[in-house]
Amino acid sequence: MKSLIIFSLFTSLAVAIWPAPVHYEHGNTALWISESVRFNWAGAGNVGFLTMQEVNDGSFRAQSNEYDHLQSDYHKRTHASAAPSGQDIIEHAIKSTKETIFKKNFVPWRFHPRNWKEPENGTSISEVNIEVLGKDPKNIAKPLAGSVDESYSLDLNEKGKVSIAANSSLGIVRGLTTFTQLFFASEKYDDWAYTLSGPIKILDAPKFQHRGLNLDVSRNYFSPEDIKRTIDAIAYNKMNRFHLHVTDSQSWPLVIPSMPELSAKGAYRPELIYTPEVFAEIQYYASIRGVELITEIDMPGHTSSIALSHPELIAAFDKQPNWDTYAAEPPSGTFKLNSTAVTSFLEKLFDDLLPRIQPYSSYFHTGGDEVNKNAYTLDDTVKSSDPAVLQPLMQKFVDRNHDQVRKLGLTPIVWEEMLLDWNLTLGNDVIVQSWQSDEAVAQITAKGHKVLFGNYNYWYLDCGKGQWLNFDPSVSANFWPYEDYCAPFHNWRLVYSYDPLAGIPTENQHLVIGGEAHMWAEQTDSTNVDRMLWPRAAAAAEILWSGAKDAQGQNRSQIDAAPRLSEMRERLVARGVGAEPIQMPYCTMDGM
Ligand code: CP6
Repeated sequence: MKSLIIFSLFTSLAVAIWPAPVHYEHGNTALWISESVRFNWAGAGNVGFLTMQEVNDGSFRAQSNEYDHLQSDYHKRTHASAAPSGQDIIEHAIKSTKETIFKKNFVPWRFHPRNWKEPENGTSISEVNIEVLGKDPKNIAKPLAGSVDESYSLDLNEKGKVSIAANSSLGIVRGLTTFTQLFFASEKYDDWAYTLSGPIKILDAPKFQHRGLNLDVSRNYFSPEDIKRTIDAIAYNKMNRFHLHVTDSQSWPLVIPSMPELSAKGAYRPELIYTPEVFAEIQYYASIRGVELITEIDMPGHTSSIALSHPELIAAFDKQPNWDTYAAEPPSGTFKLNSTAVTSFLEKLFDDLLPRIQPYSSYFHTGGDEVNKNAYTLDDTVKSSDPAVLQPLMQKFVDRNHDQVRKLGLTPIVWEEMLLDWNLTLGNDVIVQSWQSDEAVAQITAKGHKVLFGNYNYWYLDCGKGQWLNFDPSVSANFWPYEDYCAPFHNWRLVYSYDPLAGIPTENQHLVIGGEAHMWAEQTDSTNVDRMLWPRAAAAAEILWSGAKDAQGQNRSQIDAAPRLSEMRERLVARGVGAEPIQMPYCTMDGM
């Protein structure tokens, strides 16, 4: 009986991969891995089939002299000058896999009975062989955007040989991410780690192609380090989109070199900005981890910070004390809707920004949420709140913006209100991001648009710190009473219980390309962002990668997820991410 209980602990340890893979088999043999393990990778390059072997300094050399000139320069690169190649992505992933297994791993005491001891011996892993399948060099050089094949297979045999294969460099990144999660740090031997569950076979592929997190960096400023740490955690959860809500009414931290006044006057402080260099560095940082950064400049609402440098462009700016007549949040303010000055401004803004986005992304988010029609009674170019007057002007506004976005080969993304409240006619390339309800997702697909889900009742991570406690209903721009807006607190179980496909007719489900969890930052900054995001965003990541249903077609079990998510939380903490605990060590030590 006793040994049975220990066996079941072993098996639950063995499956703690987050997000859950589609298919896995494993034994319960101990296998060890040391820092001297060699990684080799192979795939069809532009000039033929490349076989790259790891050499002593951790760089890679082509095995045939013919390809000597292809010796990777990734390790020599000090900063981003352009988007990474597939080769850069693979070699970075190998390097970071080793760092994770040997430097950012954890001793699993919380997941064993109190008297447990790590195994004394076992076979050691000698080689990890990685292959990008197929003869098309594009399999390595695949762009990040759209429906890249991220599937992979991982085979770890009883002799300690590992093969990871995929159809793209990104599939290799996902496979290596899983590989790191098979190991625990050894308590006894430095530079060694072990798995308890060899041999292992995994076949895996994502349920949704768009698996994102949205971070609002306007309401509060986040340092480049906060952003990079967040990207690390995103990638570690096999998410592949980082949506940066980079401007809003409260501050404009993004430096636009052709219009320096925007951040000079619009940032909270002169130093709380993202320069073009920092912005490119963040894009590169995401890109090499298989994460596409999607920039949003929200408009025409949520733009008051532009009035600090260009007051002539913004209507209903900062109307006190009645801001709530004109906007969802203080300060009120929206782009004038029938102004040639606004058109010229946007043309100049996009001319500056879009070419800097295009090397790294295939999307640009033009916002469109929470536009308050009353604001246009105070717009001297419109002087009306009549939808019949406003709708054609909004159509023109969005058409112009999207035409300019398409000229760069980018795909526009908009918030759901543009389609569902304003009834705009959008190009059928436009992706519509939903936030208000499951019905909205269904309506967007019924209109034939691709849709991103993220129902605020489940996936808004800023929501609900209490339940309308001590609520003072007076309206004041100097007071933020809305922490309870979508109360109660959205715990990981609520995030995890969201089934985005419930209620979407089968024939429209292909339009549901994925979703995002959202971190609006009215009450979040550097001090609490890690614990506000993690591990709740990890719960969203599993829905996005593995789907809301398990292999039996049932909603995923929270009881199965809890010990795995607890372990994922340990892995995040080991990587320097301040993720919250979801339960007591007792639950996985004694309480199982
Ligand atoms: N900011 C922006 C926000 C929100 C949205 N857009 C928001 C709305 C309702 C809730 C939480 C956040 N703070 N730009 C909606 C997309 Cl409950």
